[in-house]
Amino acid sequence: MKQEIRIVLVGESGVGKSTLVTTLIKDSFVSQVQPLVPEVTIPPEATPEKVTTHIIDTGIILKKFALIYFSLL
Ligand SMILES: Nc1nc2c(ncn2[C@@H]2O[C@H](COP(=O)(O)OP(=O)(O)O)[C@@H](O)[C@H]2O)c(=O)[nH]1
Ligand SMILES: [Mg+2]
Repeated sequence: MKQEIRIVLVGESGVGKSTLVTTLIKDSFVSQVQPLVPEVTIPPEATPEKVTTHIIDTGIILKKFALIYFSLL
């Protein structure tokens, strides 16, 4: 059985990735969020399956690296 889960949010800019993470933490919709939310770690006791869960937001910096990576292929 997995001891840790890592969820990486990827998608076009403006689709609501950072809002999704912030809404989860605050338990309500936040209209003004920072462009890149720091990694969130949910302890096992706070999850239904008792597994440490990491949520990783991504943004323009990762996208730039991806573009460089794919342009080198
Ligand atoms: N109406 C509505 N707006 C949303 C929703 N989720 C995000 N937004 C808005 O969409 C915009 C982009 O959200 P953001 O989380 O920054 O997107 P990201 O670039 O994917 O991280 C912001 O103005 C948010 O307030 C949603 O479920 N409903
Ligand atoms: Mg964002």
